[in-house]
Amino acid sequence: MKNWKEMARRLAGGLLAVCVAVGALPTVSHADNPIAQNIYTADPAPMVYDDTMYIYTGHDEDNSTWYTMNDWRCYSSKDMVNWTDHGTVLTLDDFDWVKSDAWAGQCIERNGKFYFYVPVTAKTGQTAIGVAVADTPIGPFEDAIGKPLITTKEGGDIDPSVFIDNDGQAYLYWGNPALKYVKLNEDMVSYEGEVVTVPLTIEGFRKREQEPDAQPKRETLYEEAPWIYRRGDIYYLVYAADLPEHIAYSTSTSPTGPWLFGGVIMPTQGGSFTNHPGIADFKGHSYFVYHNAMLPGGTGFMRSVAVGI
Ligand code: FUB
Repeated sequence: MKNWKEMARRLAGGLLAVCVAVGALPTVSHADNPIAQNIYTADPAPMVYDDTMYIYTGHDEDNSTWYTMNDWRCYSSKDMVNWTDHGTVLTLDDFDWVKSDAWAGQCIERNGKFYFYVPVTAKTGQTAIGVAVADTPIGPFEDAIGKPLITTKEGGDIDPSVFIDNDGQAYLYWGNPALKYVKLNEDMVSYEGEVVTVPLTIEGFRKREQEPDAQPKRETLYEEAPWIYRRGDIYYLVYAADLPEHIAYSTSTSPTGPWLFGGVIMPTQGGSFTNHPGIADFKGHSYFVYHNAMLPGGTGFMRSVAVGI
């Protein structure tokens, strides 16, 4: 994780993407950052399965002046250098009850099924988290339950992230400006107990310095995009912090906290007002994925997914 800058430099030094496939075949690209160079991508979520790194992303539409996003994409690699573009694997249209906003999702495997958790705006106008399921990492995905898995009266139900602990308990975290979680059932499409709101303490998330009239008010650095990563007995909660966003982390000896602020992993990325972290161990390295605005024409609403180590 510490050497992500070095890896980003190494990857960025590569050739431009070379397309070697045509028609419906996946496109194979030689790596550099960003990993997709023909479209704008954002909100990466890595998943390791069957000796392969998959990175799921959102897709910023060309000429966006807001987070105009309609589908989710998938890229895979066996060596973190050569990437296969699997194209769109899930869209807003796959959910009957959804209106817009294909924002930051995450896919995870359990018992040979692939569960893709996505935040959207429902036809009711409320933010909600849906879950799609497939038999392969690249789909076809279908709505698993035909309704939101999560939608709360307070709203802010975005940026779902799923973590399965060593004891098999799965947790779904999400939220902006509140950080929430539930314990998922073994079926991964329902949950037990109440939605828990994580106390955003100063010790856990550090006090936010902000302009007195800044809106919305946040007491601590936590903004959105939680990601849980476990190494040994330590749980790392990595998240987008402050505005414009940098990536920070907090630690705990439990997946449910209490959390202790750890520090900054990545400073604000130039042209992108947001960022979105994901971490996965693959072939002896820990990879850190994020987004910036490094493609030509890139802005805070036309972002690009990159990988570091
Ligand atoms: O991409 C839309 C939103 O911007 C995501 O949900 C946030 O994490 C931020 O990246």
